[in-house]
Amino acid sequence: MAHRWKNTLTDRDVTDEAGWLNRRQIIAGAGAGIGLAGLGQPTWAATLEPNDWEDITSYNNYYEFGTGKDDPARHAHMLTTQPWSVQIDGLVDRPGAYDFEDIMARMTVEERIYRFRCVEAWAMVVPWNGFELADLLEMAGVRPAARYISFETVLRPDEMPGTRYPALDWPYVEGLRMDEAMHPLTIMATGIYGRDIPNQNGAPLRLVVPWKYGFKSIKSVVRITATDTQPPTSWNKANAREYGFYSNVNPEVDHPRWSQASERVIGSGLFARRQDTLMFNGYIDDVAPLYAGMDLTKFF
Ligand SMILES: Nc1nc2c(c(=O)[nH]1)N[C@H]1C(S)=C(S)[C@@H](COP(=O)(O)O)O[C@H]1N2
Ligand SMILES: [Mo]
Repeated sequence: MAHRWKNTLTDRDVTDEAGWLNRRQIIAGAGAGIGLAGLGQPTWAATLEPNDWEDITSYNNYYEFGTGKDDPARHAHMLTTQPWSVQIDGLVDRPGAYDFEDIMARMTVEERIYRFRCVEAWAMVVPWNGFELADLLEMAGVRPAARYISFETVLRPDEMPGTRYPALDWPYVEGLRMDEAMHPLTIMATGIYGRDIPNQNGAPLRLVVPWKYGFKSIKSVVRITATDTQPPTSWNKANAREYGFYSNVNPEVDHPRWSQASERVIGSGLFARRQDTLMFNGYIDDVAPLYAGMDLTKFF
């Protein structure tokens, strides 16, 4: 199938893997501005002992495994990701349960590397493997009447201890407008740093939308629905004042409780420096046309 996205970022731009794994500790420990280096010249390799690479604990947001930052890394191994299928339904010509292995057989995932900037208080460049969501939607034959795509995460209380508490309204749900869903930058990621996505990062497949804040990137997707109405999203349901449907990275629209005008750069030294947040996370040329004429302070 078509591979429309051409990487503009190179391997040299990619955040060092240890920096990526340790990102939330770096944020927590950041403060003093020492050890600065340019992006693309990570100093992590020099500052970490080889053994530390194995000891690294990943800090994640995956509330189904608990709201503590290390809960997902501690509990996500309980999630069974094989076999896996994705129910694709709603306004599509070929609804049904799509087996993950069958999907993978049709997409040349190994060849598809997407080096994306990603941001949520920290800024990184992460190499994903995956395929464009548009390819999956084409497989199912999305009908012209469909205007939105909604997504749902697996809900298995036996394997997901966090779902025994109402931290969010389960299952986790997300949504995109159709033109966002069909955009070549919108991918379903199945790998990261050249290997399968770890469970705590949303195995076996999760959405990645690099011009939006992290919570749009719904993990461990089991259902994709084409619909004609704007679907509910978990964080908007939880707090509509703070989290809108669009959630585009936008330095001009602050979160009610904090500024979103700058972010910390991971991989640029032991204590991350700050840089200005880029409109649409730097993908302005790619996605600004999608929002032409929209008041982004209203549609945040
Ligand atoms: N199902 C599900 N998906 C989710 C979340 C979650 O709690 N549950 N957290 C979101 C949030 S808030 C962020 S910042 C990203 C974090 O992804 P990462 O752990 O791979 O960095 O996942 C998003 N996807
Ligand atoms: Mo988040």
